[in-house]
Amino acid sequence: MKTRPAKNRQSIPAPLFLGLDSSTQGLEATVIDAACRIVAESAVQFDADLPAFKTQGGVHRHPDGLTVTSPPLMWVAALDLLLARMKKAKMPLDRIAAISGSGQQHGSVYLRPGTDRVLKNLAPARSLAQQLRDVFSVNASPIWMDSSTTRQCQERDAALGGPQAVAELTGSRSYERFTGNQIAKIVREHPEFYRATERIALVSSFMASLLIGDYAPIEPGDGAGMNLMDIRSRRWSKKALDCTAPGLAAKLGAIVPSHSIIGILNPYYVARYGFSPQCRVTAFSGDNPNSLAALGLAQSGEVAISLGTSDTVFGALSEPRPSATEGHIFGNPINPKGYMALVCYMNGSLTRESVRDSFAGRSWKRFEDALSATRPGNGGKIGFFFKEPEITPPVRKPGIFRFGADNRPTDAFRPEENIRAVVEGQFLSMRLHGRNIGLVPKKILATGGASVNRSILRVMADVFGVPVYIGSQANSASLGSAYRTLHGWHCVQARRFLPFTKVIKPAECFEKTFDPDKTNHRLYTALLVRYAKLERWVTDK
Ligand code: ADP
Ligand code: XUL
Repeated sequence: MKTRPAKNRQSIPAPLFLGLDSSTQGLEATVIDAACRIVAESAVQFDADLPAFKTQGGVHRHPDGLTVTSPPLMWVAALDLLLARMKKAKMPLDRIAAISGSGQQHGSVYLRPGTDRVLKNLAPARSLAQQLRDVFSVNASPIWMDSSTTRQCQERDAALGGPQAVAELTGSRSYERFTGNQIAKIVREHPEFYRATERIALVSSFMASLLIGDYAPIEPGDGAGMNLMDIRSRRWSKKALDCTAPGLAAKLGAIVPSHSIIGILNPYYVARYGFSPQCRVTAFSGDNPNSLAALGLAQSGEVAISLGTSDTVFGALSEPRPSATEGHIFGNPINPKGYMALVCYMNGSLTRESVRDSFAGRSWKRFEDALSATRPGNGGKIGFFFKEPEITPPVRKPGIFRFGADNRPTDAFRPEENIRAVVEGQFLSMRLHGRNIGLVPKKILATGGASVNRSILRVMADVFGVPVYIGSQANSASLGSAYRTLHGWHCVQARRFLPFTKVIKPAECFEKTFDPDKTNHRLYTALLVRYAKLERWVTDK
């Protein structure tokens, strides 16, 4: 647990803004001031801090190997624990003017009739968990790691005209973890649970409900992760609802713009923790949309590449370009008319590490030297390093595939050629698949653990042909939530919508690190044609 109190409290101007992040493994809080400076942080880890729920990594994996759930009461208990810690650390909770938050995407919470009354009448003397233990009609909430709904995906695809039609309608083809398919599975396997449900919430809107003491609406950033929302109108799609479950519209509630103030903080938190009775709550969104908000990506062409455990490419889009083969389109949480696209890779840092370990003596320094010792384009050699099954493009069976300049398979790359091949291959893939879903960067913000490696960023700039920026700011969903609630607060003060980037000026700035080399970029553009053909060959195998 890390809880650090605000520093130099006298010098920090009121008011403050709180962003929460209910993620897979824990609940995190970031408090900022009106100048976007972080003044306090706190966190709860589910496994260590709430052992009674017996989770591993915050989840329960079921014996079928496909079903993954979390106990929703754990998320409730975590909120009390986090706020109690913040109060004990003497954080100035009374100065918090507005709260927003983030939830792991796709996960769902099933609430019995009358839960809204229980939420409205919370008694400050008793814990949330004591008062809410009986409100769940499903005690094991399906989460994003669940892949048990293949049958429902196929059935819903068939009803809606196939994967591309589902992607066109909802922003993504049917994915097992997406909420609509999870709801359809509950209806099929436990119709009595579904009948006993008055409201279905996402993790994000559920956490918001706890704060406002009422059912909270869903917004288009997280709502797009359900395969139920029309991505263009940002309303529930009647045909997507109809082929999922009877009477679903009434159980889902409304979809509101992401910057909407959805309520005033419930008196429970005023009495128990000392919050202000005027504290407002802004709609909660998903963790990926909130990470986009943390980086302020509001306009088309603003793209972030996160080189973390897995690699993700995400960015703002003005027009959705949904694809049945790669990526997702979500509503952009900081631009009510805009969209965001996200492409996710399983083979990210761990795959680069494994190539480093095999060919650069486990040293990043030698990895960098190898990149310097080889020429951009690798003499025409191209490699595919699927150490793990891949999400983009879908590859079930791990394997390594190497090709010479003549497109013939080969096993014989020199050690340094393997290193160049893994890095170039990853960025060529991001350029190819990002473009397929409309992500064509004008500049790239590089984040995540591997963004410290300048030789990797050099290749990134040349492959995409745009400048690459780096910054020390974490790619954090709780910070993005705090920015969003500060934005919502400004809109209320101004009594109109203000562009996010006009009022949110992140304290940490990104610095330009590389401009692309035009000759190298032309070379990569030519290589991409061969890369795409070889990728088709590898994935058809
Ligand atoms: P997470 O997605 O779990 O938050 P991080 O963003 O912290 O992960 O990234 C962790 C990864 O960063 C490690 O797996 C490691 O491979 C990578 N990394 C750390 N230092 C370097 C470096 N100098 N060069 C390339 N990759 C690095
Ligand atoms: C996104 C996804 C994950 C979860 C993790 O589609 O499934 O990134 O949001 O929290």
